[in-house]
Amino acid sequence: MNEFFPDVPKIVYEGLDSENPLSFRWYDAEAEVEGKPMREHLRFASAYWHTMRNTLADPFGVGTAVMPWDDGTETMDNAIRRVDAFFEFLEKVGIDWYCFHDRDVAPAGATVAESRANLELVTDHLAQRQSETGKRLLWGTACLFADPMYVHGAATSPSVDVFAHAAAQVRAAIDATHRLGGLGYVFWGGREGYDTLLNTDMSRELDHLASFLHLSVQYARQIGFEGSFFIEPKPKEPTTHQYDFDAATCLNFLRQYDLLDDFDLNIETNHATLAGHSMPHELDVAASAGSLGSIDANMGHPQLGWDTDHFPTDLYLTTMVMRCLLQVGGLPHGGLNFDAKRRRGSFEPIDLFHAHIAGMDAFARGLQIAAAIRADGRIDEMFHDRYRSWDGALGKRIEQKEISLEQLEDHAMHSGRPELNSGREELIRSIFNDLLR
Ligand code: XUL
Ligand code: CO
Repeated sequence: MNEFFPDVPKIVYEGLDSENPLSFRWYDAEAEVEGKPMREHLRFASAYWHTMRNTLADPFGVGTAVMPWDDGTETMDNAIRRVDAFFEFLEKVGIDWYCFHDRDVAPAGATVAESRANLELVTDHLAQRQSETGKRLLWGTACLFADPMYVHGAATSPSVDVFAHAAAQVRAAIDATHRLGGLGYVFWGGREGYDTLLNTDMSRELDHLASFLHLSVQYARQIGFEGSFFIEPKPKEPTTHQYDFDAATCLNFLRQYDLLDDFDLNIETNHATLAGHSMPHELDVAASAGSLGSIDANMGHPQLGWDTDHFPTDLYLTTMVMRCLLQVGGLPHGGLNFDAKRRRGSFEPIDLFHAHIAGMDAFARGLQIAAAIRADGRIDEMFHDRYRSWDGALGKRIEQKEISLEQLEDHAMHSGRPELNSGREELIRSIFNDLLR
């Protein structure tokens, strides 16, 4: 396929000495790190909504993206052509996976049935392209936030008919995801939240959201979908109070409604920072609960308080993410989905390649640095040393819940004032920096 990006060759690894901007300097797909190829550690995915559908419009101006393959219409012809352009892009940039919303790939119809038929037709085409290229679907989802019908929410709408329409949309999107062999299915609750409690019954809306998720899982299992379900936490934008605020909030919701067995979390960097957390914090919260499912790889901007979806190029960030993934042994049903968009000024088609190359190289480098930190061992040793006192008899008894409060008092009375060690944070950061090369 060489139709839509005629000037772009297949991007390959050329190493740091290369001056070719259309090459990888760090991402060497087959190179092994800790005994596994980079391709598998990183499992990159491209987000259809950004790569194919984002015109780079912002609240102050129209789209700037040059997309010669797209005639701007909501026709099926255009939808099919976009798929072809997308698969040529995936082939050339060397990304094995992708993610999409139903409405990214197929236009909504005038009726529920027409929307379903449109999606089914495009799904056929996606399936064909997948089998020709070996590309795979990481996850699918339904866009339950763009249609004005969802102005007050989808699963949490005060209108029961809107709830039913959202259910119809999710059913069709699950069918498409299943047909395409998707590893997962995501729920990002774009409009599931509220702006004022003066008109919102939060507890009733949360019950409805839980019912919606139960119904969706029930249906998916019934048709034989064995993939994972993910909730994607996000604190604000579009609503003031999003029900999926952060990882801890989502876990509490899943636990309360007995959904924890069926759902993991899809953690996104820019959502973590909007919640006032860091990406490593959110990853750790999810991982500690055994619920880290997948990652939306992007980053925000420290001076901007909204969801800017920058491509992830910060090496501290990518190193910390990859350190977490190495610690948990990878994501069996997840990957690194570039939920990221080019800046409005990067409007040429070639910028799609530069942007993904930048993200892929940054993650490949993060992987190498994370592996170097682990091989070096000093940071991990200090980490474990910090808890050494817990490895003794007393610590074991507490951790195994074989002690009473009175026994602890007795210990405290006889052990004198505890001696503490330094946390050595600055030394640790300095070692980290030394290994960042
Ligand atoms: C929105 C966002 C979504 C989800 C999928 O901020 O991240 O694109 O990833 O609906
Ligand atoms: Co996302």
